[in-house]
Amino acid sequence: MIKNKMQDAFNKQIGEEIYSSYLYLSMAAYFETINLKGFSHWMKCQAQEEMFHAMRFFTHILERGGAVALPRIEEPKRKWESSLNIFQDGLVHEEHITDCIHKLMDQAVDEKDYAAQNLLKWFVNEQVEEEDNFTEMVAKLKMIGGDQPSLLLQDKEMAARMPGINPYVGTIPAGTAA
Ligand code: OFO
Repeated sequence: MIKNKMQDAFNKQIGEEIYSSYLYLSMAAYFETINLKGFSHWMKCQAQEEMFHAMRFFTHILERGGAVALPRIEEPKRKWESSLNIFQDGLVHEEHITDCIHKLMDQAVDEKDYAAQNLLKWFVNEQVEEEDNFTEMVAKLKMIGGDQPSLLLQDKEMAARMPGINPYVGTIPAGTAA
């Protein structure tokens, strides 16, 4: 059975993950308005992946006899100055999520909650990948600068991201998710 303190912290993290999904959906919408549909697709995939993250905490709480209490989700930003600015914001956000995960791990270690530690190990590794993805895109977009043909080429590359399979909601149709 999950203890109340860990359950509450995981419920808060569900909110963080759903906010991540909201933020990336907002970025996807913005990319669409500036006609970068490949980038928009990439962000939709990212948003779907964040829902998968939220569902991992959701399922873990329920499997351990806890209660899910979904927190209020804030409205995300809607406009950015450039593609680079979007990915810089994404990187700052992922660094914040890494910090949240590390704090959860500290709590799980303090409470000797081995099941929570096991779940969180996956997230610790995932955050290395998440930060790496955004760092790489920030570096690439800095290289591209104002070069429109290179940006369009990158847009094409972004469109190739494969949607993932979310075991909690089933297969996600190509082109619509992560
Ligand atoms: Fe982007 O890793 Fe979850 O939030």
